[in-house]
Amino acid sequence: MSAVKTYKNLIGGEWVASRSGKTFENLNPANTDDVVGIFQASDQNDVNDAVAAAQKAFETWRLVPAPRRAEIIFRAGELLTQRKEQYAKDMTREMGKVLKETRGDVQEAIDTAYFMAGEGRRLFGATVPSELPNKFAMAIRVPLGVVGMIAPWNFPMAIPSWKLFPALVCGNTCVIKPAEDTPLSTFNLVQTLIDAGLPKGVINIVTGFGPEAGAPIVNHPDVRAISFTGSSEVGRIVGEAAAKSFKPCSLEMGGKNAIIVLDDANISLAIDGAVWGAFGTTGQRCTAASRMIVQKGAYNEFVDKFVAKAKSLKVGDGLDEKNEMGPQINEQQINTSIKYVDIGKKEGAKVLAGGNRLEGAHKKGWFFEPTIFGDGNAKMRIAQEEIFGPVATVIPVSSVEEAVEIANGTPYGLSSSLYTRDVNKAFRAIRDIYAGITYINAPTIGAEVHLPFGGVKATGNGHREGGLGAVDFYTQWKSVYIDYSDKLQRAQIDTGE
Ligand code: UN1
Repeated sequence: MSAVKTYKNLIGGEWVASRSGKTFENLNPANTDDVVGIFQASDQNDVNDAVAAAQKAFETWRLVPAPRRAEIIFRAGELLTQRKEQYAKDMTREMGKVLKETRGDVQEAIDTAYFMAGEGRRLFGATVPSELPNKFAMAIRVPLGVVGMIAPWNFPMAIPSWKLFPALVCGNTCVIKPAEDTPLSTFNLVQTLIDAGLPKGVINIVTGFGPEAGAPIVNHPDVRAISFTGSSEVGRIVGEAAAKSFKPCSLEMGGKNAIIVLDDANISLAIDGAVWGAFGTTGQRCTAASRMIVQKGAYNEFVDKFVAKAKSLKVGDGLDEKNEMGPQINEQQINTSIKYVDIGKKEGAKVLAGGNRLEGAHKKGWFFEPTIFGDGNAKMRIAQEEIFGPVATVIPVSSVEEAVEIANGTPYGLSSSLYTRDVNKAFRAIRDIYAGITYINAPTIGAEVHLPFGGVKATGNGHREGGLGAVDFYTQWKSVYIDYSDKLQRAQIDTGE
């Protein structure tokens, strides 16, 4: 095995060690003997350096015409396409999800690059008539300045791309802290941007842990906005800290997403969706389907087939193409799955599939069986709290109305799904489900990058990533009035009456 590589922070275009000299290891979750890389354990001093570099770079980057900035993002999209396979392999090695999915993760960054590159020639504002003669009025989008970004480990390239690409096209400079479990994919993404021609200091990477490296970004007075993706628990801390300095703060957090299956649904289609929704990414998506709300007439058939499919899933190292589900990300996540299986049993739900950590050939990694609870009810903790692992609960219901009420009855509101052949029921559910995303006859995962992504209640604080939601977050409005009358015209007073 070759020597383990050490990765440094990127500050002002230079690769530098943390000032404290501290580092941490990035482990392969499928085999913890495999150290993917050594990364810098940064703190306040490193963050100060990174913010200063970003602020300096902002002076010139903001003046680069948006179409030129966008060309760099476009070239990054082209380079990512060429490097997709290698970056997918790196990602599977550090994050665990199977190659098909990490290719999808890189693809999501490519899609975001092309979409946002187009925005460089739009970034539409508004021109409107003035109420006064010989006066011109418009609202234009201007960048914010230095933006701080804190990214999660489950989509280690896609989610940083959702944050970086729109922020850059809009003219901001960035300080990003990738998740400590998956920093390599952010390095790959940023290396691509450098190779595409991004000037020094426009992006800065500071690796490390939340309290030491994340909090100083959020609290820094020169950081103008924060974009965070992670748990609702940490999001609350980030949001409260950002509020103290009135920073705009986009929080993208947890989910307890439901798939509703009605009696008239195509059941085999619903099963395929349920398996993909619950066990894709080992259940570690904020959009994962962790509740199956199934109408009684379809319940037995659904449960039998869902359980059979879950039991047949091949679990193992994601680098081996025959495997269908990879490991969990770390010890803490697998312990959470173990804990919730125990809670579910005590609450009276029945384990119909899985329920255990995999040992034997799997023991060097954090592998957990695809797990299904049957006879769940909406009030159980396993049906209320986000587990972020391959654990799903099936809940029987009598009607679509009851199903929608249960789907809405958690603290979260990210994604939702309904399987039916009845168009009337589909449209009513779209109207009545309180969530940021609703799928009909498709599972809760699979958002496309040009539509707004985000949710309500404990899932988010009103902002959206993806689509034009991102442009809204990474720009601010400036209203501009140009008076060419050559005299004082008082708005609301010189009305000509
Ligand atoms: C996440 O789970 O944090 O729709 C993001 C999806 C993916 C993005 C998921 N495109 O599941």
